[in-house]
Amino acid sequence: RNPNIAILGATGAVGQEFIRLIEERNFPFHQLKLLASARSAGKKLMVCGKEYTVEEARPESFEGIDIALFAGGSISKVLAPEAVKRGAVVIDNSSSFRMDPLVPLVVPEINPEDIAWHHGIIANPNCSTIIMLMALKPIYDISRIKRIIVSTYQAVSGAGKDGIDELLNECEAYSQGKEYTPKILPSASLPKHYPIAFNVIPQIDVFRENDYTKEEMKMVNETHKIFHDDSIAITPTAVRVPVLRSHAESIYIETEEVVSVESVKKAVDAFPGTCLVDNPAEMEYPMPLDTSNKNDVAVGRIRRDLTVENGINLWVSGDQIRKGAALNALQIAEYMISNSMF
Ligand code: 11C
Repeated sequence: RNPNIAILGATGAVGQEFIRLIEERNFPFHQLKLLASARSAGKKLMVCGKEYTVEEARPESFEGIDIALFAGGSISKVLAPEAVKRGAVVIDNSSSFRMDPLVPLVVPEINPEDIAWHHGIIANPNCSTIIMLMALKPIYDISRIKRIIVSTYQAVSGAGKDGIDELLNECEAYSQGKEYTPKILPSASLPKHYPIAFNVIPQIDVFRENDYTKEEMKMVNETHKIFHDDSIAITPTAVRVPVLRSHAESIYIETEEVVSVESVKKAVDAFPGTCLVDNPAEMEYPMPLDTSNKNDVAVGRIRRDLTVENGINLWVSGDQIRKGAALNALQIAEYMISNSMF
């Protein structure tokens, strides 16, 4: 039979994307439970033409659930073990379990084999990591990547609906000649906030002791875990830009062997889940407005480094709410269903 599914965080941005994708992909399920905080309980949502009432998430909500899709946030830490205790497999979009050695961290196009050794929880990587690795895996398969220098250009929706509202409110205030006091970015919990309209902010999440941010260190640690290669040297700079949806990244890599630009383009084009958008003569390259609401991560501006023989530059853009979150998690669930793993 098809699995009983629960979506935790059904009313948020990632939860809503789960619902859209379930409809779009004809995702097979027997029963569906929509869960959220007490604040959203009682809301009615339509899924596949049927009305569902959002229930408050409690430990006992997971009785009889086969696969629980967790949209993210600190609630995962509390409820994931409760769901597992009741027999569910949790696919978790939060950062709580990603580096736990007992939890696989999976991008289905890259390391689906890791799904098999789960102990109840499977973690979905950070969006910036997923988008980068979707572009790099086809290259890594030609020649090991020794070094990565990456700068991200991250959309405000990475900071949730509040991030979107902040950018729109600031733009509106500017156009009306009014003052607006920023309160969300870089992060609502921080003591200082900066405008994002007509600005870029080189801080996403809090700083660690080494002066890299938490977002940057996620890109380092999660890449090592997903590629099973701790020796890749990675230097990230994560930046928030005034874009509503879809992250972009400028990536420089050094491969072990010299790889031709043509073979990189061919490999990227052939890889499932990425598309090549690379035609300088026609001014074609990946842009967030074009990749928003799309499943594929777009890769372009592929060119040899001017000074390093085995160095290649590329530019990548992908919808961080789709492939960076909900779609990746749903693909993990689809893999489990088609391999009779629940
Ligand atoms: C952002 N990448 O754009 C973050 C949001 O670890 O899943 C997702 C954080 C995470 O702000």
